Amino acid sequence: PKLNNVVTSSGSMIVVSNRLPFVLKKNKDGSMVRKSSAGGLVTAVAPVVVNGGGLWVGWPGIHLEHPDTPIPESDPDDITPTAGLKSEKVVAVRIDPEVFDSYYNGCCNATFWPLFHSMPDRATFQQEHWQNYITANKEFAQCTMKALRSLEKSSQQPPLIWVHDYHLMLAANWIRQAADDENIPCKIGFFLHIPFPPWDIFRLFPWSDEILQGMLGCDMVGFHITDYCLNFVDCCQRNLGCRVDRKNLLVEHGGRAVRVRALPIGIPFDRFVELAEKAPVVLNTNQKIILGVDRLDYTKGLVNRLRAFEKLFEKHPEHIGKVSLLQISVPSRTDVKEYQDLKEEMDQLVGRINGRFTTPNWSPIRYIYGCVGQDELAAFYRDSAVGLVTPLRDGMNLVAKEFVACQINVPPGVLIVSPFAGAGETMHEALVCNPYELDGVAEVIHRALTMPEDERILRMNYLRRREKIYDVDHWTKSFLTAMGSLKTQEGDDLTP
Ligand code: ADQ
Repeated sequence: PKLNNVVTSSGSMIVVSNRLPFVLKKNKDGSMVRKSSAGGLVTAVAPVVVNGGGLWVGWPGIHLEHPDTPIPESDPDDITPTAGLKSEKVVAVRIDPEVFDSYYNGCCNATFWPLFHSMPDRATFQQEHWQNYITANKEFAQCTMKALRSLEKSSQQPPLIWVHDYHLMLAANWIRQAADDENIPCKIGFFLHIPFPPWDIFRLFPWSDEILQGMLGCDMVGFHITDYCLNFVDCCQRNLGCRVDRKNLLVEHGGRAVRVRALPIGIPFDRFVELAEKAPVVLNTNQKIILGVDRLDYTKGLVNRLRAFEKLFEKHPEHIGKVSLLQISVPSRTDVKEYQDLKEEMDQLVGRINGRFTTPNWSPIRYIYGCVGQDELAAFYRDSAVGLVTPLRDGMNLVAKEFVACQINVPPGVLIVSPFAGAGETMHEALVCNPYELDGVAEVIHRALTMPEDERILRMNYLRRREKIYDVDHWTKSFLTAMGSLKTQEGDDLTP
């Protein structure tokens, strides 16, 4: 890469996330191997960690029996940026399996996930899960201190600790206290990948004050969009009585001013374009494809999407036989009952709708329950007429962005997005539909299917231009800038 494309932090970066950027798998002989993740976030952040001599703290995907179990180096064939992360730069968090289950499946995924997506009726509130969340966060904080102590003291800028997501909302405060006690300078930033809910929802959590105090241990707290920032500032004021500055997004706490910033995440745009350019054609192009790609999660609005699609044929039968919905759903959190129930509901609904409309040569829904490879995914994104992104609530939604990146055919397709996703806030030229109103969704799909070519071109050009500029590297840079830790280089332009 060109020098001005390399994102560099001025101090070493320690990333703290629930999962490490790879998982450990045990071979039959008991030895372990690393399998790197290739997601956009990991790909963007890993080089910053590696180049600056930083570390990554996280859970390795399996329960390690001994504290000094050696972490294997990456496979020699591994060419992902994570491969550059040497095992000595990894702190694998060990948590008792029962505590981990209660922290992760209980507090994170059965409480915070639904609550923060403004679905309190789906949330369970159990003191035991909360206690285990505290235990797990303390363990992450201790491992982060271990990482911090291992960095060589230098006269450079202080190390930068970047804590990720709703799994670790308490860790920052303990890290700050321990670092203060040991006189180790550091800066701490946090990024929440899911929405931050309004105060009236947030306060349903019985221990909500502690969450805010945990997050306020940071120097800067980042969210995808301004609405989430304002919700957070509001909660700090109303729950804790903090003095706040809504205009400049500041919260006063413990004699410090904590900065709150909207940092909308992007995707590795150029990588998706390249994938789309290379991927072979896999779809039968006689029919128009409407594409849905999601983790199988109730926040993604999949049931409503299928019902709205059924309405399309009722209202506009001219599409029967000509249009199919390709829905790809990755299995997710299969240990949690809500997710098992959703799987069953989807299976039944797909069966019912297909039973109702299928003809000998055509069926309305093609449903893949599984993960597809990046090449195939890029081909689906490229060759679909409509990208249908209709979550009931979503922090950002990367699928909407990946879809537009891959729309390299002329004329292009149309993106439909829910206003309740962060992406709906920023992708202004997409068609917007309210996923709760099924007739409206059906009409918007009809409008997308019948949109004139010149309008499609115009909308897609604007959408693609924005995502190309505000890609995931831009996001990493804006985080570093917000922390005052971006090492600027000649030719670097942060204001595109
Ligand atoms: P998620 O809820 O996981 O992320 P999203 O942003 O859409 O949602 O990211 C999903 C990723 O998984 C995409 O990169 C997509 O390509 C991939 N994916 C989905 N289905 C797939 C399939 N069947 N096969 C292969 N890959 C598949 C959380 C928040 C979001 C926020 C992100 C990033 O919930 O709101 O945008 O973090 O901050």
